[in-house]
Amino acid sequence: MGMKVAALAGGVGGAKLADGLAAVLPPEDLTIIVNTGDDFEHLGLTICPDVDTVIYTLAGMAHPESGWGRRDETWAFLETLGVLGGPTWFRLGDRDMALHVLRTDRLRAGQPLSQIVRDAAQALGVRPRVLPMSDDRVRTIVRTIEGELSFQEYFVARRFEPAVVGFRFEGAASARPAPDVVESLERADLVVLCPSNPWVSLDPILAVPGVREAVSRRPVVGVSPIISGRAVKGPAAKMFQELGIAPSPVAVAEHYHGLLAGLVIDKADAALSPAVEAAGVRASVQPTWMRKPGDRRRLARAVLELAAELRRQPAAP
Ligand code: FO1
Repeated sequence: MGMKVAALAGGVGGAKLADGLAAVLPPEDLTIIVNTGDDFEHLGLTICPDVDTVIYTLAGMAHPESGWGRRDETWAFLETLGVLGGPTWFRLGDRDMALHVLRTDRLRAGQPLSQIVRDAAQALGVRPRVLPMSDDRVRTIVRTIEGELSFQEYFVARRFEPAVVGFRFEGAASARPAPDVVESLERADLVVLCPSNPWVSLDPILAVPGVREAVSRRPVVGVSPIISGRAVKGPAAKMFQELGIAPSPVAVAEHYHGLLAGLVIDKADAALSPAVEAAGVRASVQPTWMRKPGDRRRLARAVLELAAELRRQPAAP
């Protein structure tokens, strides 16, 4: 039997590494646990951007440039919505719309999100297991100098412009992990923290009671979402800065203090390898920018190699 891997993912970077892992592991050995703190209600629909991004990416259907939504998308719905004076700040494509409508209908009928996600993944040919972190409602609230904003209001409507002062994961304290989340972590030989935003993509998953504890009992390897002080995409570096922390792989290693055994950092940050190791985390220097599908597979292999190295030579306590 092969090595069982559970990956925690959110956002486009997370979906890309999950896709790389799916390419190098047998599907029965991979579980992807996805952030649902970005979910929101819009035009009467329940939208789950991170779950959908993972499913579309693994199905080979994701938009090649934005990374979210679908390739070959058309926008007749959104255009008509605009003509009617409806809100067009959040772009829902015609093909993508079917998933939101069906999910909302099934949620209203009382079905759990995890079952809806399982069926959608299966229908689109995704073989590894994709689990939302919880079937219960958790909503990321961004605390900014202008007051609190719901996540999509901050991220899409305000283009992550207001400076952040902190985050809240509404509903997390009373949320239960979705079925199989804790079990798949307990079964895992390796937990992977994808190169997702630590503050708003992975922290909401870790905030679901029982998840951080289960992760902390397993070997954990991450990939830094920060390269040369910048995020490949999105506000991760800006958030570190606004919170008074210099954005770097060292900051990422410290953010996951107590969880992380190894961190893959970009070759542009090779000079920071000793500082990462001084934080008690084994560093592996690799090209981490995922431009082409081959990059995703290579990075996935680098993660598995670092985990194998840690098994051979565990980090000093
Ligand atoms: N991100 C945007 O920046 N603008 C959008 O209009 C937008 C629409 C959208 C529709 C469906 C979907 O699944 C994702 C969408 N995203 C959009 C991405 C998403 O809001 C963010 O990438 C994630 O929440 C951050 O992880």
